[in-house]
Amino acid sequence: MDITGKQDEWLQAIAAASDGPAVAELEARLFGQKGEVLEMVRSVTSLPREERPAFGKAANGVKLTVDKALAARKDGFAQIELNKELNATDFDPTEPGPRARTGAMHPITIVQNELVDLFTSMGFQWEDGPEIESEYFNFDALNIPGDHPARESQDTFLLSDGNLLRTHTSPVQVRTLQRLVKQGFEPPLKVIVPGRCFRSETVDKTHEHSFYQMEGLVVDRVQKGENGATGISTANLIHTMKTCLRVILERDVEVRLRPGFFPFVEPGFELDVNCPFCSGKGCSVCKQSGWIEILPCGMVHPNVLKEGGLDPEEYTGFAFGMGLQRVVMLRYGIDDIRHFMGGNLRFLSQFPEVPR
Ligand code: FA5
Repeated sequence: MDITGKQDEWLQAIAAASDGPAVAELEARLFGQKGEVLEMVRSVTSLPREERPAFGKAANGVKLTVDKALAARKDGFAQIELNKELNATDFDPTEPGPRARTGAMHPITIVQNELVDLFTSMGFQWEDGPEIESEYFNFDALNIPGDHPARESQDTFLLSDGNLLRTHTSPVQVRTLQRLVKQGFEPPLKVIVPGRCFRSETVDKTHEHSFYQMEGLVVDRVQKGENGATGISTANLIHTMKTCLRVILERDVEVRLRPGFFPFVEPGFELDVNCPFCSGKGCSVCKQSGWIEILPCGMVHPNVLKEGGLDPEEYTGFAFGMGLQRVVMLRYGIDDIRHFMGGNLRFLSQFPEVPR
């Protein structure tokens, strides 16, 4: 067979095809089940053995060349069709398309990210803990034994397997201490624990059943010198809290510190900020008190250090448990905590878009 002559004939037929359907017809004729090109390749079996290699090589070369030419012709007609379609409308492919919205960052995420950045810049490390917690870590390890009235004040969702939904992020204090002490880690230790907590509470303007806290824990060895012992003190606690609030609320805020009772700190404090909704005059948000409770904190109780595996004679520390929603409310002037989980897109779209 004169396969070079055949190749020329097929290439001419491809060049002569006048439109897409003509190319499709030609493709069926050349490469269909009994297509001419494929038949030519198969015809190698009818040749004497010694002629087969040379013929096979040449036939495959022809097959490739014809296939390529056919594909190029097909693409050409497809492009012509596309251009026709584009010209038939006022669609301009060179115009930039509409910008796709990516959705807004949730305000709690914005503030949590900023707090994490702030605390990590001060040398804190991020710790995590489970939302389904044991009674031991949520209460006992934090110096809240079974009959302690403080258990009542944290309306707990109890699970049928004896565990519970954690009522605060404080269980991660003892979890972290135990893990690090076991690994032979020596304080200084500075951790933050952002996370979700749950309480079976009546929902109102400032209370949700699911809410976010950010726990902080700082522990260091007491330095004993000729002039007495120094370690982590209330002064360190107050300085850290004031720095945090100034940065996160983007303004100087009036704060007050009053005694607060939490079994896992001694002494314990409640740090309140002046209500920005009524400038301290009293309104429904601050329950007419003029102050919003924002930052319970205190010096880590010796029993908690002991439970974590540290000698309270050798170590001291402070801890805080910030209510994240309350901080976000103060930052953006939001007067009802229920907006956060309401799923109202008009509320959510006020916040900056997720960066691409
Ligand atoms: C605690 O949860 C302590 N674990 C905090 C703590 C940590 C104290 C370390 C000392 C040392 P409290 O129950 O007050 O404390 O909650 C802390 C903050 O969480 C509150 O100030 C408030 O901002 C927020 N919070 C508490 N309950 C709710 C709720 N139902 N809805 C929204 N925020 C809440």
